[in-house]
Amino acid sequence: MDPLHKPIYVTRPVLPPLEEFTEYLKKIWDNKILTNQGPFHIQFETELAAYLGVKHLSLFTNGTLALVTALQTLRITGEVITTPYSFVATTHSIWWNNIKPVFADIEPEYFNLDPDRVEAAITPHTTAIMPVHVYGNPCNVERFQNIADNYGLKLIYDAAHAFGVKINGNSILNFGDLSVMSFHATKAFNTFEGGAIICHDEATKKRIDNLKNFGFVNETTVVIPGINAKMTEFQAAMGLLQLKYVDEAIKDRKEIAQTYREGLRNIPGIRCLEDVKGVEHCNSYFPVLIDKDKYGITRDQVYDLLQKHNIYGRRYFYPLISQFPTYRGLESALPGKLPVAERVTEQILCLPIYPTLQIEAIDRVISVLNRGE
Ligand code: T4K
Repeated sequence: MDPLHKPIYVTRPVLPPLEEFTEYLKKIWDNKILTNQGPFHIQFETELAAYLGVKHLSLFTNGTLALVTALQTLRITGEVITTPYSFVATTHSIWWNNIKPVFADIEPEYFNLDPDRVEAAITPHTTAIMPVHVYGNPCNVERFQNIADNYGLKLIYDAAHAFGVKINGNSILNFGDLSVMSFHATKAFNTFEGGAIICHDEATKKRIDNLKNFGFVNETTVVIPGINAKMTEFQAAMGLLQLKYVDEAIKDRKEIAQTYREGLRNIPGIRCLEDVKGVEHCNSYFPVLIDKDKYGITRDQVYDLLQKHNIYGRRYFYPLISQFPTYRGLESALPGKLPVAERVTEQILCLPIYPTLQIEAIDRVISVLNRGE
């Protein structure tokens, strides 16, 4: 441990000025509406949809329940093709719906689901594809739409990392049938915990809103076995306030990513992910690949080395979801079936990135990686 230096975590949440949040709390105390589609919920839903450039958005209490509900919304059954390279919640949402997850391999550039591997994994039982825009880098949305159209499949994107991401000026959330977001404390935009589903028509939004509220359509009518996944007024108030600061926060993230890229450029064996042309990024994570043959030590040794210097990078995503006990018995999860994902999961390391990360701290990370000791 290096006692001279404060710990540097992989992320720290963006928090608006406390006195501004207190103003919202006073209003909640006055009107005594804490949840169930209160005034802040309604206002935040409208303002967030406008900010993101989407037509219909439903707020959730977290991203995982939003994923579970997205599959319910479209009545998905049978098999869903998904990525092994994500946070466990992606596959867990399929499992919770009693659907069989089928893993397909990722592509080696940005580690998103490989459309060719997805096409090869389709069976008569496949009903949907669930790709993830990993680290906020867009999937091949055109190819996925093509495959979905050709085979009559639904397309649900896990967009948990992709707050504000745009392709040629169009929100990434406008692709596919549904997109799901997370506003967890560790995300580029947080409401403490939170999430959302984005859909493209009023009827679907109505179904989503019923599903997240026990299936109630009015005081006495329950039309579906829904769940309780409502966002509270506290979360919505936080969201409204965060919207004021999010542009600045994303700008700070961009600058940090650029500083890392410049500082790490000439280190053999460390690969950064470059921005994609025409894409507005949110830099929610800063992943690097460590090639032990060129860098000299393994990813796990780099992870330990950074910890020795009080720097806490994270191995997002290691192990692969397909390697966890629940899933490893599936045929699509067997060793050797997912060669790209199996390599990337051994090489990946996410470096600290968050808007208040000081330049001295970034320099510390770069300097340890340059010295390799
Ligand atoms: N789909 C994808 C692709 C996802 O990445 C996620 C979540 C989901 C779906 C599900 O969405 P949610 O249901 O979570 O809304 C974190 C998050 O818990 C999780 O939300 C996230 N993905 C995943 C990638 O990472 P951990 O276990 O790494 O978090 P934790 O607690 O170790 O935090 C990491 C660091 O962040 C800490 O060392 C310090 C800092 N931190 C964390 C928290 C929670 C803070 O400074 N303050 C905080 O409040 O899982």
